[in-house]
Amino acid sequence: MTDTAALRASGANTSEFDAIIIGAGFGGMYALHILREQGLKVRVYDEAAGVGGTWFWNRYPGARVDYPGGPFYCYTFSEDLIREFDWPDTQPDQPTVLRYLNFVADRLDLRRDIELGTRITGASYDEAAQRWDVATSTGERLRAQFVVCAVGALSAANIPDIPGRERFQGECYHTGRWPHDKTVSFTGKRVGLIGTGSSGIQSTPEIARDAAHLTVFQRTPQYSVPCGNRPTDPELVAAARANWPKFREIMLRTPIGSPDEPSTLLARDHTPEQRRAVYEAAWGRGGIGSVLVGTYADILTDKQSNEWLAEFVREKIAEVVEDPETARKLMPSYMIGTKRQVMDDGYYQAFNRDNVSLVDLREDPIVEITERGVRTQSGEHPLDMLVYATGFDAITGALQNIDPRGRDGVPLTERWAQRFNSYLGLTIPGLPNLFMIHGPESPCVLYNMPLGAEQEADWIRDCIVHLREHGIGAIEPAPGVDLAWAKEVEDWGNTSLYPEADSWYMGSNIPGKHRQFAVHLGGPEYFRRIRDVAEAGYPGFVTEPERSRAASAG
Ligand code: NA7
Repeated sequence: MTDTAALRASGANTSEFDAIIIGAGFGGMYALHILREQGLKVRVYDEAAGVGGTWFWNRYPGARVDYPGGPFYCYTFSEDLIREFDWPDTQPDQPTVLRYLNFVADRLDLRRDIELGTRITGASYDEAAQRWDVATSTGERLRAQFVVCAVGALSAANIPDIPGRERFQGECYHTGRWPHDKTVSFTGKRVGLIGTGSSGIQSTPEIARDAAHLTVFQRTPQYSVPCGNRPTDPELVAAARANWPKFREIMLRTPIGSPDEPSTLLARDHTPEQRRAVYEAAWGRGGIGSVLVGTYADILTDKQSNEWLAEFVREKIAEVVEDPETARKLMPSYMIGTKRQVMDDGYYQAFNRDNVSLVDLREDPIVEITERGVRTQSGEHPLDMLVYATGFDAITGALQNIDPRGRDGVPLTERWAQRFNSYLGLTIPGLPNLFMIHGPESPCVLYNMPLGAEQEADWIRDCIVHLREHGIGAIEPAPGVDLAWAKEVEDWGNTSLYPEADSWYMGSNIPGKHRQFAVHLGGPEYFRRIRDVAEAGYPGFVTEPERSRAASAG
């Protein structure tokens, strides 16, 4: 029996809502605000003890916004919010982003409709009543016409199934589930860090500073660029506050929702000397935007352009890392930017410290985790603490963990067994009245996520208002539209080099996950596309008339 069926059978009291929102991060909080403005009865549920979603959990040392930064990685819909919060840095750290989200929760009076410490454990669609039955970890029974899944694209932590994993007797953490109830101290400890994505690379210098010894276990070397964090420019902030609609308009127009106009130069049109000057200037400024977006327009579309930049970064690594053998192990070879681009503040420099060592897992793989440390083929590395910086079952994992059952009781994991299908990246065939923010086949992780969440939530609100105004009780994608949408997403993807890489964009980091580039690369084109669908009266969807509002009392 499913959680929801068991609850129904138990006769537990039911709380009725128009909409239930899962997740109290950027997307869920905004969705609450705008759905409430429509007079809907809405409640947000989140497992965490505080608001913030991804920014609640990812409080590992060194966590920062990668791109774009303050004051442009925030809600953009309200000039008041823009004016009232000061971003100290261009790449805000996690405590600042979390402070901001708490400020917004108070400022918009969101907390009274947010239930924290409550995980959604299941959801099933009652076709007759046109309602979702939702179960929680606290045993509550909920019922709502609409479910908005704002569960986070980077929230289902991936802890790899390494033999002996549960035997380790020391302290053990995942960067994406960093504890809030205690301060983790590295002082005097032998720390092992598995994983060299953003989380591993950002935390390496921080851990190295205090630990007796840090051993970094690296499976794939990365190209990391200097993060270029600096105090926010007061003149820029003043200009943004004075002309916010103009700044917002630029953000809505650029490919990834940033205020920076992307480069239009092609690397081939420059001489090697010109290219070096462009790369050096970007490297000096720092930041992912500068290096990947601000240099040449064809880095993610032209292999030669990509290789020129990659070679430049490899030279930088060789310049910084003193030990040639360590430098060799740190040299990446994949196409730069096709895995999530990483930025750092002293990552490569950390390997010049006496208390930091690197294990290249391609040459010396992990055999097992023991009570006392990590055993690789060459021997045991004794550890007091093990940090998993091993990422997430990205984009799809969190929703699959809830595994909502739509029409005919079919669970989502079954529907997604072959591919992660959606329509518009916002809805899923067979799951009426269920919407996603940052779902698969939306721009999600390759777009300014707060700005993307706003536009997706606006679409969801407009759709719900449309349904209510037209006496429609249920909406879902028409048969086959998901295939046409998949083709559209694939066509966009094939204009880039992303599909050629092994990355979490492709699902390659999770054993058994199918390979699919589940990100829509259209940026502003995507948002125009979904708005067009709304304005045209929702072609591609099938609807049912509202049976009875009273049914929700059933
Ligand atoms: P990422 O980018 O997925 O990085 C995870 C790292 O962990 C990456 O280096 C992986 O190597 C490594 N990994 C994963 N599984 C294993 C196993 N089994 N053994 C060894 N190493 C492993 O996650 P992050 O948390 O760093 O970053 C995610 C996003 O969060 C980031 O974009 C920021 O926006 C914040 P691989 O490259 O797969 O070989």
